[in-house]
Amino acid sequence: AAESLSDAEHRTRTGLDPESLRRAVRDHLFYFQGRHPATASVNDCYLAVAYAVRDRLFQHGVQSLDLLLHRPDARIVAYLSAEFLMGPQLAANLVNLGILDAMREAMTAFPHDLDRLIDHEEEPGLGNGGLGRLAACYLDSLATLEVPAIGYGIRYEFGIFNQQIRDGWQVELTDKWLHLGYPWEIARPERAVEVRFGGTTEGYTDADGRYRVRWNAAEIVMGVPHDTPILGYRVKTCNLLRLWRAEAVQSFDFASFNVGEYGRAVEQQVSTETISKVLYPNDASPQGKALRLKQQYFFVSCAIQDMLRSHIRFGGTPDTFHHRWAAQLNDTHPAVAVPELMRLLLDEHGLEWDAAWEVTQKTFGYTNHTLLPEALETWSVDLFGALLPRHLEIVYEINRRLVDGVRRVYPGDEGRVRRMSLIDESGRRSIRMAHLACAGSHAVNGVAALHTDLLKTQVLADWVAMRPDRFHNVTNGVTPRRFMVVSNPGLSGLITAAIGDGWPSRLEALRELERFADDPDFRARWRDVKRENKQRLAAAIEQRTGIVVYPDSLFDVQVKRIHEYKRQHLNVLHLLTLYRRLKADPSLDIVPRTVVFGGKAAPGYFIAKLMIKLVTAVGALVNDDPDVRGRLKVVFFPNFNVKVGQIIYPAADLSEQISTAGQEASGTGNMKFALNGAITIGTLDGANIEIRDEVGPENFFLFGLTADEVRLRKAAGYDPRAVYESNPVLRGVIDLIASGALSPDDPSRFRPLVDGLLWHDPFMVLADFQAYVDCQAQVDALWRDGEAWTRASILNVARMGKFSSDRSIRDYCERIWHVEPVRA
Ligand code: F58
Repeated sequence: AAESLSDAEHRTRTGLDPESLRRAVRDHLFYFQGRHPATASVNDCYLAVAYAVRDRLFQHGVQSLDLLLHRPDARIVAYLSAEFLMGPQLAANLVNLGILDAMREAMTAFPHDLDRLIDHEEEPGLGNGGLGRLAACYLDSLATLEVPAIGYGIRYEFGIFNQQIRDGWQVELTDKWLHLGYPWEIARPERAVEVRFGGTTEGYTDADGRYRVRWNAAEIVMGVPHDTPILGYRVKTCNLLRLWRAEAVQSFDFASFNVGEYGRAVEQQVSTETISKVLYPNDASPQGKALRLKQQYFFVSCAIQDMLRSHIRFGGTPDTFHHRWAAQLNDTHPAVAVPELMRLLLDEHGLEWDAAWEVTQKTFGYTNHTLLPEALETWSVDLFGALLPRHLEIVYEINRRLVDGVRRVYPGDEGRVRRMSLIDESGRRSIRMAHLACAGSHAVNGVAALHTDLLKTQVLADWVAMRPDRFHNVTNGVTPRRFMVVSNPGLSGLITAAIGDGWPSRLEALRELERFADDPDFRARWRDVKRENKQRLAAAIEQRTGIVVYPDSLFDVQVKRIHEYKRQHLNVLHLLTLYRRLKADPSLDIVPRTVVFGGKAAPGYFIAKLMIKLVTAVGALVNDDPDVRGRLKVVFFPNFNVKVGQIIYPAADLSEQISTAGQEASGTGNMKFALNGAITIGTLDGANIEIRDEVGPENFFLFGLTADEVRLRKAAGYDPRAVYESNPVLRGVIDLIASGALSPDDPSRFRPLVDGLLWHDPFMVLADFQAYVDCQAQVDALWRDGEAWTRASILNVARMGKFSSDRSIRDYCERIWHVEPVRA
């Protein structure tokens, strides 16, 4: 009875044909939800379908794990990330399993059809933006490439806030993603681990007469893993996302409870469990709060302990840890993994420093995602030492050896010692987490060619000088399964009809579309698909904002976090330029445009929130103006997230990628748009540069200063005021905003934005204004030639193969992790 299921039993339990699926859904509905089909709610049906799909994922998953048991030599990737922005799971899993149509058919026997259920699903918003979504794309590609991998992170009870727009302003609402039940995960309380905080350390001599250190912690927290299966596309490999939830070791302090102080008894539990309560909603500057450091150490310690435990269970020894595990640090948020692995190897497993350090460096790789100085994490030494006294000692020892090394190579160069030190001694002493990550890793990479160059020549130049061979570029990518197959079935069907169905897992095959770029019939079908997608978006816009937009207009879209460096305000200045032209001459023949914005602002980022209000104010001014006659529509689509993105990317004609050159490390939205046939208007920033190289300069609208020009212009003393004075068009729009016409109830509302631009303009909005407006005129010209536009759109898709996350993951596997697929 204890034997595992036979193949035949597996087939009846997890068959993939419509009849087996229908039976499985009916069973789950009845035995899990206690419902008959006739009375089942949408959520009942959704959960039943999700469980039926999960069974089929675990069937693969169990096989993958069994396989690893028998292959103790296989190296496993551990992707350590404070964020995983997974998006809705149902449709993506059905696509990867290859049973979307079979399930659609199965569901005809139930009161709610499959598309209704897909629409009903809420996503776990366990990330802020690009960095968290990249981690999710990489998990999809790792499984698809059959590379054994685990994503380790935090199971936040509350993810990124939900955004509402009230009276044009952003309002934040709590994200209760668990409230209707989350069917994709399975809790594994029996695999919980203990994580300690605070207290003191003491030295002692062990039985062999060796000096050792003991950490007498003040607080113990349990980490309980929750596993979500990650199935690859049309393969048998099923990996894991393992997220940790913080739980009190002992729920009640019985001493307090017994004397009737119930409140005091649960206090400790409440405080412990806040560790995994909520995701910090900042997308650029990390918050230096104790709770955030606790979150970081919490999940990292859980992960490293879990990895060590499994390594040893499968017969490994501490000194061969790196043979089994390749761990990637997704930015510096998990960088405390470096001293944590050292601590475990030294204090718990008795390794000597040099041996432990070799294992550590060979285990870790570090990916940097930003050059913004305010985003480079530091932790005050006092805070770090109070929470992690043993780790601070280890950091000091790493630093002592590092500094010795620098002095050996560069005798007398104390400036260099100060710059490279793990400890920033200027002002209040703090630990530079990027330096700790570099020190503890055998490989460091940027996320696009330009970004890596800037890292190497600026932020990490001293490190490159010491260890040039450790630096790499791995340009980001996105998964074509979610961002094409799942979200754009129309385009995917058209592509498959033309070139066959191999492209989702071999994206370079899209090249074969080039021969259809001049085929009038194919172009017409291409336009039909785009039009359908635009109709779908238009309906969603009307439903969520009440604004009516026209699918025949040019859909000009900017969706991403709201940030000054991403320059949503540059887009607004262009909008107002168009508006003023129409007001001056209402009979002007202009290209009708629908300009869509979407994205969340960090709750404490005043200017970003003001930018949202500005967009909605421009919409209020423009959308119903009789002189405009519907030729310009401005929409702020609320609550941009993965699910909303899946409606928006397929419907875009023009993709706005207009960050100040040198600021956007890579961008990944730029890739999602181009893969769905949008043409990019953009600066030479991040991966835009590589996208333009691939699709061809004639199929990309380029404008603006280069990163070098930005630097030189700033060095020469940039004066935005002079730009304003010398450009009457720019003056017109700035004056319009400053006049209060957009905010009659509070005429000075946008003053901070205007003053910021006129007196500081750190992101060179005014410097790039005219080039942007001129470039938009070229966009109009191409749009007026519908055939030429379609051709450029087809060629964009045909030449985007490089930007599959499968290519990125292959790069990591070959150049950084040295891991190989394990075929199921
Ligand atoms: C983003 N970073 C980059 N950080 O801005 C973007 O260019 C890049 O394409 C993407 O990473 C993937 O490499 C990003 O999203 C965050 O959200 C952090 C969250 C935690 C606080 C610090 C920023």
